Amino acid sequence: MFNIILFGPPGSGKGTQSELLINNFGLTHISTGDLLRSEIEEGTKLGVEAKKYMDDGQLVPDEVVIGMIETLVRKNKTSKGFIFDGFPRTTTQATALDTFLSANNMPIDVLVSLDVPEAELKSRLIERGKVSGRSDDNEEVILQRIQEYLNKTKAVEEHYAAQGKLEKIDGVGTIESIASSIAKVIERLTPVK
Ligand code: B4P
Repeated sequence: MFNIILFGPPGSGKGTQSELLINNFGLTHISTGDLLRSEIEEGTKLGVEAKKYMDDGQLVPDEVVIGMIETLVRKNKTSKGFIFDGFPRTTTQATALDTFLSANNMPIDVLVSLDVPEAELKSRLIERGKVSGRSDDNEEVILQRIQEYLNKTKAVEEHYAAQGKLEKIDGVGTIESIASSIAKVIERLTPVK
C-alpha cells in the first residue's frame, strides 16, 4: 500500500494532478473538496452547512471532514493506496489522519507539496471561475481562501516535514511536467505499479 498527500494552496493543482495519478498508479482518490461539493449538490444537511463556510472562503469544521475521510478509507481498505487531495488542511486533521491510519497499519508515505506563487494562484482561480460555476472562484473569496491556507493549512507541511515525509515540487510549468516530477518521487519511494 502507498499513501500520498497532495498538498498546496488553493489552485496549486492538487485536483488536476490527482486525476493523472489515479490513472498512472491505480490509487484511490479522496478529495474533500469534491466530497463537499457533491454533498452541496445533493442538498444534504452536511452540504448546506459546508456551503456557508466554502462560500466565505473558510475551511469547513474539522470534525465534518475527518468523519468523511474515515468512512471512505474504511470502505476502500483493499485499495493499493490513497491519494489524499485537499486533506489534511489543519494540524488537527493531520493528527486525526495519522492516528486513524496507524491504527489500521497503513501510514502516510509522503506529502508532496506543490509550490506556486500567489499571483499565479490568483490568476488560475480567476480563470477557472469564468467556466467552473464555482461560487468560491471569485476574487474576494480567492483572497480569503489563500489567507485561510496561510493561517491554518501551511503548518501541515511542517507536521509531515518533522516526520521526514515532505517532498517539495515546483508547481509552475506544464501539467505534464509537474505530473512527471510527482511520479519520480513516488517511484523513488516505492514502486506501486
Ligand atoms: P478544493 O476543492 O480542495 O479546491 P482547491 O484548493 O481550489 O483546488 P486545487 O489545488 O485542487 O486546484 P486545481 O487542481 O483544481 O477546496 C475547495 C474548498 O472546500 C476549500 O476552500 C474549503 O472551504 C473546503 N475544503 C476542502 N477540503 C477541506 C478540508 N480538508 N477541511 C476543511 N475544508 C475543506 O487547479 C486550479 C486551476 O488551476 C484549474 O483551473 C486548473 O486547470 C489550473 N491548473 C492546474 N495546474 C496548472 C498548471 N500547471 N498550469 C496552469 N494552470 C493549472
